[in-house]
Amino acid sequence: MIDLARDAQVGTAVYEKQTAPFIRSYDSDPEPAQGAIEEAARLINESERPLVLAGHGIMISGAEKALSEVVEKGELPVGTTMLGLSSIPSDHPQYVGMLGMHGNLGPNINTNRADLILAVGMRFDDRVTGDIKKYAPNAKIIHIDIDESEFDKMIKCDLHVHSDARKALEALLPLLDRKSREEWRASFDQHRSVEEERVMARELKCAAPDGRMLMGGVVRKVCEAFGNDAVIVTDVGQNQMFAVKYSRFKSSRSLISSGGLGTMGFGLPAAIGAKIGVPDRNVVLFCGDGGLQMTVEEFGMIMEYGVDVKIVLLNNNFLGNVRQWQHLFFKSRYSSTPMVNPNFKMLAGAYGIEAEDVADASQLDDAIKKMADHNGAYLLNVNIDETDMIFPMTPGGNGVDEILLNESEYYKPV
Ligand SMILES: Cc1ncc(C[n+]2csc(CCOP(=O)(O)OP(=O)(O)O)c2C)c(N)n1
Ligand SMILES: [Mg+2]
Repeated sequence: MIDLARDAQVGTAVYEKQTAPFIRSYDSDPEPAQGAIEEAARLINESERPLVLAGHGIMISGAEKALSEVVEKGELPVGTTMLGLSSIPSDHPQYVGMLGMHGNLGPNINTNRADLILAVGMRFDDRVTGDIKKYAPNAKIIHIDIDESEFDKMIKCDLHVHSDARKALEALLPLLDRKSREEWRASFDQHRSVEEERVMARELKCAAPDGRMLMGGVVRKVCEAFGNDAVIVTDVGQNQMFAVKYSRFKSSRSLISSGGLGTMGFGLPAAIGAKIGVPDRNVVLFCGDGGLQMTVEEFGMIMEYGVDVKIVLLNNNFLGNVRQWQHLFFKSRYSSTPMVNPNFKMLAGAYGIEAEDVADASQLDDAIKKMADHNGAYLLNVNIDETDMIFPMTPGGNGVDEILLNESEYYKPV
């Protein structure tokens, strides 16, 4: 935020143009050093168990095509950070899932089994690395980034390539060998099957025994109703983790979410901005009952400008993410997390926004269809089981491969 003092806004002064002698920033367009690219190619070509970590820098630099070509040519499994999601299609054969605390089993387990890590346009955030002392002990690590200050900041790397992601990947492509690493790639499939069976199957059934719903299943159904090609916007909390884990992405730049310091209340204004930015795409916001109320006054913006955003309120009547931590790590002492919520349908109605309450799983499919067919803003208030928790989970302080499958069981990969 830039705050201009009032006297600076109304006073007058004589303007004299001056050029800033120095801006403390990074070189915005460095050329990748050829020696570093050749060394990176050599390390990748030699490796038996490589893993590419793709971050937001892929999309910022327009490196989506280069990334696909690199991972296809080298047969390199690629996982993404949360903000790197949608930089490669979810059904790309080399895509192995999301990294980090609530990421997928495959890329997290195999981070610590890899002999080479190629990190591109990402910054080894603590949500991605877990305990840095236990991070990737068997791997040579190559870090491609435009911001030199990220090098060796969290994780000591063996090779730095100072460049934007697109230039570096384009330079790397012709130097890569085609090499099939079937056993290594199959190991990701094994972890994926365990996750599908042990964690995702229940979520995707969507219904808790009492008819309330589970977030993962709701997210998947909503995404399908929009052909898995809507711009997905999230707020912060369990709704966010379920939204990013259960969405499927076809095209780039399809996820907007508050990473780093996740800020509740981000979702609604971000969704409005997204729709104004790409009016031809469907924009779907997944948010929680806590976060929605932090910026709910933006309903007024929707009303004033007639913005067509679909708001899916994953309403568990709790600050669910904090509840999950209180449940797992503080003996279920739910302090300040139960919510006394307003009537969201009436609240939306007051702003002229169509809305529907979905109380029971049996109503969900019809309600989603009605929302998808509706021309204009819509709020779907979905009755979520508050005991629903997001797994797998690497609790803080654990190594990235020390992962809970549910509240009491650690994953023991073969
Ligand atoms: C502005 C702000 N305050 C507090 C937090 C800490 N925090 C993270 S998730 C969460 C709970 C979110 O509850 P809700 O919006 O209902 O989403 P749910 O987790 O239930 O899906 C809180 C309090 C935060 N990230 N941002
Ligand atoms: Mg909630």
